Amino acid sequence: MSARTTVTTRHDWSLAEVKALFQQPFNDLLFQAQTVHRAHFDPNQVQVSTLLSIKTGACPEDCKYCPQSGHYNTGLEKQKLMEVQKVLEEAARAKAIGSTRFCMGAAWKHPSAKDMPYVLQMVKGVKALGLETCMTLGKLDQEQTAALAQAGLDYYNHNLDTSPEFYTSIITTRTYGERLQTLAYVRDAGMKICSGGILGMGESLDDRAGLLIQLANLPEHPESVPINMLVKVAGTPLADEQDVDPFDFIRMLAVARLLMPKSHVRLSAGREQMNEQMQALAFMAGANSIFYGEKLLTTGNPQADKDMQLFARLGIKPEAREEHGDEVHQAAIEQALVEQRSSELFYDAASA
Ligand code: SAM
Ligand code: DTB
Ligand code: SF4
Repeated sequence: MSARTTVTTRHDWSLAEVKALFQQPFNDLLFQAQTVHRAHFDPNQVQVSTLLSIKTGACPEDCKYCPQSGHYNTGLEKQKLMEVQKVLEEAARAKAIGSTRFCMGAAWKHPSAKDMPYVLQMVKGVKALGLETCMTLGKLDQEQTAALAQAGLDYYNHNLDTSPEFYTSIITTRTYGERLQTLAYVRDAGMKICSGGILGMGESLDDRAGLLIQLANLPEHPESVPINMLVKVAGTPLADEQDVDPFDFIRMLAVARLLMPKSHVRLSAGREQMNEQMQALAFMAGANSIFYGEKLLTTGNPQADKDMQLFARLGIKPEAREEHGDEVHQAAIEQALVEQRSSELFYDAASA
């Protein structure tokens, strides 16, 4: 199959086709993915988002990978919903280090009626700072989805995590169908979808292909597709899972790029465990967005200045927001890096 034949956006992928993409020689797959990537994106630009956990731990769900589930003892310090002002301060910090999107995550099964007004204020406040907004709050009903859209939420993150077949071995407290329903509400309300999954949970090749098929065969592709490498946290049932072969992880990114040519594919959790060569291969395979800043939700992420140094060595530029010019954004990042060396601009995870 030539790379060009995959450039059209399709929604009818079969398991056999997708497995065949995975099973090609590595170089053939990477060449196709890079070719498709170049047809749709500037290959030297990567979008950067910063995460903040606005409500941490004691989650009623039993996701076996998650340090925030109340079902497992991971020693995590729980935190109630953060004050709006504190969230806005963190968002300003993210903007100052050059992030363009601020993603707020809560360890909830779903938002409650009493929490919604605060969450909506957060969306409005972060947007007013000139950042794109993203939230991940669990399952939504139609009314909550409409309220978030009305407040100006740009993206909603809700991962399918894995194939429908493997899903029930990982989560029993929420169904795959409920996840698809939440995604449908988000789409109907006019927001952009961020949805992907995790590698390293003991899944098979069929499960990896199955996840990508679920995402690609949605009526519209998610605008953002996070591919996470499991961060193994002591106390979770998956703490001792085997490492994913780094080349298999790169294959996943490449196949995601082929199936969803116009989506941003996010090299998500697990970057702290990846060396720079592997991250460079990930960008080569078509990953074009990352989480940026020293913390994911509860676990570590590379230091922001280290990421900027890696970008500089690879000739990669952070992607500007649509309404901002590249030069303005680049100047803001360079200024932030200068200030960071002489001030406390960066989030200090150790003292937080
Ligand atoms: N509670 C909400 C939910 O699950 O929809 C939002 C937050 S939840 C932490 C967001 C996503 O983070 C999960 O769907 C999962 O894909 C990812 N995630 C959680 N723990 C992880 C881990 N240890 N390693 C990699 N990804 C993880
Ligand atoms: C996603 O796919 N990955 C992010 C974001 N969406 C919310 C979360 C990763 C969490 C990693 C474990 C932690 O830091 O708690
Ligand atoms: Fe809760 Fe989300 Fe973690 Fe699942 S992934 S336990 S829903 S915080």
